[in-house]
Order: sequence, then structure tokens, then C-alpha cells
Amino acid sequence: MDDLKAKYLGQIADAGDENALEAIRVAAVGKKGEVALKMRELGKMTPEERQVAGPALNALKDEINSALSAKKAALADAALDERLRTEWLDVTLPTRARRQGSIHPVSQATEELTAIFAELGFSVAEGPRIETDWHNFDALNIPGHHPARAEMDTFYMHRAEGDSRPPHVLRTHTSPVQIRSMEKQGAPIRVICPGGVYRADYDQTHTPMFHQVEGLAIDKDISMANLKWVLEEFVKAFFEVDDVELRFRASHFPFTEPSAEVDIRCSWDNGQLKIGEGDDWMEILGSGMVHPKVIAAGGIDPEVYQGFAFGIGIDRLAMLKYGIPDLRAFFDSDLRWLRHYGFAALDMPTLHGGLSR
Ligand code: 2NM
Repeated sequence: MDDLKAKYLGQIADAGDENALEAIRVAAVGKKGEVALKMRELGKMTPEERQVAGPALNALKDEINSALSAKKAALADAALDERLRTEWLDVTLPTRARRQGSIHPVSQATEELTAIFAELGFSVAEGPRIETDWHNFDALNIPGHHPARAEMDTFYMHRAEGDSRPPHVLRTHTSPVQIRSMEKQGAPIRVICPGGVYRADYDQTHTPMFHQVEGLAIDKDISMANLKWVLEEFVKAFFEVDDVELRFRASHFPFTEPSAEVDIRCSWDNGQLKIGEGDDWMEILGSGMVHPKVIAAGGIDPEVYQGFAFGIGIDRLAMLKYGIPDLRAFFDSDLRWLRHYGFAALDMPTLHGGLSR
């Protein structure tokens, strides 16, 4: 038994890997291993011999088993040490700068204006870009024969031959989202709807897809005065100026009555735009009191509720604020342009943090 013990403990100590160790385990203490064979011989012994040999064999088996587990653990430790040595990584190295993306100016402007309107009590609503022509036109008091449908340069979705259902359209403004918000939420309501819209128009100042934010506030006692205050607060916060002067010009939209286009006082000195001072006016948005028919289309009683709405082009806001000269470059996906005009990721705008820094 001493020979057996010396043989196997020696083999275990010399084993180089787990496979060698397993082979030793099978040969020594496996079901048909050498210790098991010895155990079988116990039957042929006298009771006195058995009383000595039995416990000794069990002790040998235990000793070999613990030597096996100790060696197995030592091999695993050595393997881990080797991995840690070869798979070493310097986590203090700088990241690869060329893989760093940037926030698109339209996204940045959207984040900024969302933060501003959030502080004014407006929540954000989103909706589908492919709309029913009812949500995009009829609900907004633009019936089938209305010239505004033609003026909008609408993209119509294809319908199969003989399908007489009214077509779906790529939304030409985000107002349909406000119709859906009224349907879903009822009154009172304060929402802004930012997002992409589509019109078949392409030149120096128009792209077939651009971005709008429209706002809607409906309650029992809302007036143009509330509209004026909200827009002034927005413009001051967005352009980061202490004072602005807005000019409301009578206008016409099918979905508001009365309607006003809003200009902002500004100056152009050597091609440099200053907002809030000077002798020039620049148009920045359209607005008005929501037409009773539109409120009714949203499922709200226009005898009880009224409200204001406005629409602003986000792309143009971004051009004005960040000094970007050409609208079309917004959608070229030119990496050099994106690096130049893009914003650092993870730097989310807040009013208290200063919007753009
Ligand atoms: C504008 C100008 C004036 C407008 C109207 C609505 C709705 F859905 F509430 F009727 N949303 N936005 C609106 C009003 C949009 O964009 C120049």
C-alpha cells in the first residue's frame, strides 16, 4: 500500500495538465482502478486482516482524492496566471479618436428646444411619418379641394391599381401628431411635436426632408397673450439672449384663426447675425389660435376649450444659432462637416447647465 501511495502521489505531483490528472484518477481511484481492485481482495481476507486493511485502503483513497483536487486547483491557478499574463491590457490608453461620433446639429437643436419647452410645461409627442391623408390634411381644416394640398408638394404613397381608398402620405408637417395627441389625451393639453417632415421641393433653401417642431396648448382660458409669452421665453432661452422683441404679422393658415407669422428683431453686421438688437426683422415661425374645426377633429369640444399652436423649422433654427450657412449640407453625411459642426456626445443640454456651452 505504501508503494501504491508513493506511485500515485508522485504521478499527481508531476502531472502537467488536467487530462493527465484525469488519467491518473481513473487508474488509481476509478471504478476499475488499482485501489478498487485491492478493495475487492478484502473479501478473501480473514476478519482480523480486513479490520486493518479496510480502513487503510479507504484512507489511501481519500489521500489520493485530496491530492488530485489540490493539484487540479493548482493547475487552474497556474492557467489563470498565464492568461492574465498574456491577455494584459492597458486600460489607460486613449480611445481611438477617429471612431468618435458627434451629435448632429439638428439633434442638438432638438435636445435644446425640448429642454426649454419641458421647463415651460410641454411634453414631447411623436407619431408616424407615414400618415393618413385625414390626419395630415382633413383634420387640419385642409379639405380635398384646398389649394394648400397642392402647395404642400406632398409625397403620396403608392396604391395598387383599382384600390380606391384615400392615399397615405409622407407627413408634410408634424400637426397630425397633435391631432393624435388630442385624440389620445383630450384637454387640457400642452405638447410639442418635433420630427422629420417631407415635401417634394429641393433647392438652395429647401430639402425634401426637413425638421419641424410644432407646439400646442389647449385649455379653458388660453389666449394670444399666452402664445406671445411662451414664444418670447423660448426665443430668449434658445438664442441665449436676455431680451428679444417679437413682431406678430397677420397671416393665414387653414388650421389657425387668427394666424400670425412671427419675426424676431435682429441685425446683420458684416454677415454676422445678432439676435435681439438692430433694425432688421427675420421671420422665424408661424402661429395662431387653433381653428375650432381642428379642435373638434381632435375630439375636444371647441365650445369649452381653445388654444394656441405654432410651427418652427428646426434646421433653420440650428443654422441661425450655430452659424451654418448651407441647409443642404445638413443631409450630405459628410464626415468632415459633421466633425466641424457636430457636438460632443454625452453633453446633454439643460437650462441650468447653459444650453450649448
Ligand atoms: C404652424 C403655424 C400655425 C399648428 C397647428 C397645429 C394644430 F395641430 F394644433 F392644429 N399644430 N401646429 C400650426 C399653426 C403650425 O406652422 C407654421
